[in-house]
Amino acid sequence: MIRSRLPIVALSILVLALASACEPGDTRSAMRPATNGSMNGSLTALMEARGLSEADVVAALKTYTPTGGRDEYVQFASGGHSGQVFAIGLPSMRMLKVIAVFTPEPWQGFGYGDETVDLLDSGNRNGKPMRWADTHHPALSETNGDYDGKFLFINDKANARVAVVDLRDFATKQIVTSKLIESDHGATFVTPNTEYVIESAQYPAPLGGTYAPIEDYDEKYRGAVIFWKFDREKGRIVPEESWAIETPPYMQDLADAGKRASDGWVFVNSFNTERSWGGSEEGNPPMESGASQNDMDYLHLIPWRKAEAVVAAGKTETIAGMRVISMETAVAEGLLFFVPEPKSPHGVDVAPDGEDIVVSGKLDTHATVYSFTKLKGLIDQQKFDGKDPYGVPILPFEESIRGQVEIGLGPLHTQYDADGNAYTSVFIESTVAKWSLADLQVIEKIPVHYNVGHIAAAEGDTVSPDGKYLVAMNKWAIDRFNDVGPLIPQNFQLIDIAGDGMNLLYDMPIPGGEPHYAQIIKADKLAPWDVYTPVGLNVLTDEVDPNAVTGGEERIERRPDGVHVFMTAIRSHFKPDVIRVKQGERVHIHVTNVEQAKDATHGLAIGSQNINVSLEPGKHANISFVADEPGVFPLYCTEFCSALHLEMAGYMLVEP
Ligand code: K7E
Ligand code: CUA
Repeated sequence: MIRSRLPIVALSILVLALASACEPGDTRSAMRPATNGSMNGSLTALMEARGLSEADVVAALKTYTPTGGRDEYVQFASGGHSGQVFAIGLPSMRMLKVIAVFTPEPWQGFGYGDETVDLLDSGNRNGKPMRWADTHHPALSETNGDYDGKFLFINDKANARVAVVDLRDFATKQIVTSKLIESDHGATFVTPNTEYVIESAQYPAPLGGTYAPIEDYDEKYRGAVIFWKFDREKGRIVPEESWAIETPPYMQDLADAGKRASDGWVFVNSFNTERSWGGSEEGNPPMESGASQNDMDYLHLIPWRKAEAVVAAGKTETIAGMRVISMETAVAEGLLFFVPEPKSPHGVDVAPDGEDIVVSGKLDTHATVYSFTKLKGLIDQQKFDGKDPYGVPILPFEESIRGQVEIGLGPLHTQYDADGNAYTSVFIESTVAKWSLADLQVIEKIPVHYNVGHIAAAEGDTVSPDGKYLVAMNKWAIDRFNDVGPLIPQNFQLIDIAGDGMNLLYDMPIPGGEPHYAQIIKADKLAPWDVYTPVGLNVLTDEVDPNAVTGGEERIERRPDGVHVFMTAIRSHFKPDVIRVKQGERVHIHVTNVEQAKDATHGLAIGSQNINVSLEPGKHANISFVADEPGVFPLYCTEFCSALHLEMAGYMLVEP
C-alpha cells in the first residue's frame, strides 16, 4: 500500500502545538527534543521505516499518553465470559484494572478468603456454586440522568445475577440473584437517580424455578422484569424492597430507562413473539427461524413509578421471595403496553432529551424512532390496535413513530453525542453509522473490523453526552492482530468523533471473554480511594472488622472453634510468622495490612491450601480452613512489596 508522506511543515506544526499545550514546568515537555530540522528528518525516517501514514501519526498523537500521563475517560466494559469488568483508559486504551465480579480472580484474592468466598456463594443458584458468568451490560450509577461515578452494576446473563461494584475501591460488594427467572439480558440499566437497577429475563421459563413441560410454553412459561431497589446510602441492593412485573413468554431483550421527557418509564425490547421454543427434531422449526416469522415484535412500555405505587398498595403475589405484579394486574392497572417494532429488534436506546426512543431491528435495515409524546398521547387516549394473546394493549405503530432512518444491514445499538447526532452499530455491514436526530438522515459511515456489536460513546447514553470518543466493540478481529490460534480476541476500536468526521484511532485486542456493552465516564467524576482508612477495614461491610489487628496486638489464641491467628502485615514481615496447629484443627487467620502508604499492598498465600488474599493498605481479611493434612506449609507475601519481599514469609506447621 502506498502511504502519503507527512509534509515536514505539517509535522512541525503538530509537534509545536503539542509542546505549547504542555504546562510550564511540566517535566515531560522539558524532556521533549526541540523542534529542529534533524528531528523532522528523524521523524520522517521513522515514519518511513515503520510504514506510517500521516493519518497514522495523527492517530498516534491523539492517543499516545506519556509516562505519568492520565486518561481523560475511563471505559467500563463487560468482561463477557470472564465474569468480570474491564476498566480501560481512553484515549490511550490502556487496561487499568480487571475488576473481579462473578468469578474467582487471584490477584485480587477474590474467591480465596472468607469474605469473597461468601460473596461468590451469595450468587449460588439452587445451592450450586456458579463460578463463571456471562456479563453483558454494565451500568454506572446516575444522578439526574448523568453518571455520578459512585457505583457500577453488571449482569450475568447465564445465571440471572446482578452485582454491585463500589467505585471507591473498584471492588464488588454484592451479588443478588432471584429464582424468579432463569436468565437475563435486559440488565443492568438504572433509572435516572438509580432508584432501581433493572434486570429483565431473556429466555422464558416457569417463574420461580418450577418445572412445566415445554408443550405448556404459552400457558406456563413467562418472562419478568425485576426492579432491584438500590439503597445509595448503604451502597447495596435491598432485595426485600425489590419487585417485578410478569411478562408474556416473548424473549425480553435490551432495556433502557426513560429520562427527562420519559422519566418514570422503562422500555424493554422483545423478540420471538412467535413463542417458538425449538424442537427441530420433533417437527418444529428450529428456534432461529421459528422466532423470525413475524414482521413485528413488541417494545414493552412500563411506567415504573406507577408500578411502584401498585406494589406499595400490596397488589402483588410472592414468587420465590419476590413480589410480582401479575400480567393480569399489570394490564388492569395500566402498567404494561406494547408497541410493534420491526423484525427481531435488539437495542433500545433513549435519546438524551428522553423524547426519542431508538430501536434497531437485527433483520431490518432501519432504526425506528418512537416519539415518547406520541406514545404517551396514545396511551392517555386509550387508542389501541387490539391486544396480544395475554390481553396487553398494543399501540398503533404508524402513529407512535417520528420516523425511520435507513441505516443499513443489521443495525443493533445506538449512542449519542453532544451535537444532536446518533451513532448506530451496523453488524452485518461492519460499520458505524452517524446520523442526525433532527432530520433522521445518515451523515457518514465508518468501516469497523469486524461484526460490531455494541458501541459506546463518551457518556453517550446519558442526558448530556460528551461526544469526543466512541468505541466500537467488534465481535470478530480476524486479521487485525498477531495470530494466537483459533480463539481470537475481540477488537475494541477507538474512533475520534470530535470533529465533523469519524476517524479510526486505535485497535485494542480484548483477550478475556466477549464483552458486550461498555460505558465511558469522564475520569474526573471518579474519586477512588488511595488506601483503606481506617486501618482494619473489612471491605465488604465497609466497617472496621471486629477481628482487625493493630500493631502490638498480634497473637495466637486457642478457642473452642479452633486456632485464631491475629496477624499483621507490614513491610517486610507477617507477625506472627509461624503458625503451629494440630492436624484436623480449624484455623482462623485474621490479617490486617497496617500500612497506609499508597500502593503498599501485600498478599498472603499459603501453599496447598487454596488460600490467597490481597491486602491493600489498611485492608483486613479473614481466612478460615481446616488443617486436614499434616505437613509443613510455607506462607508468603505474593506482592513484591520491598527489597526484602522474598523474606516476607513464614510457616504453617501442621503436626500429625
Ligand atoms: Cu451482545 Cu447488549 Cu448482550 Cu448486543 S448484547 S451485541
Ligand atoms: Cu509484602 Cu511482599
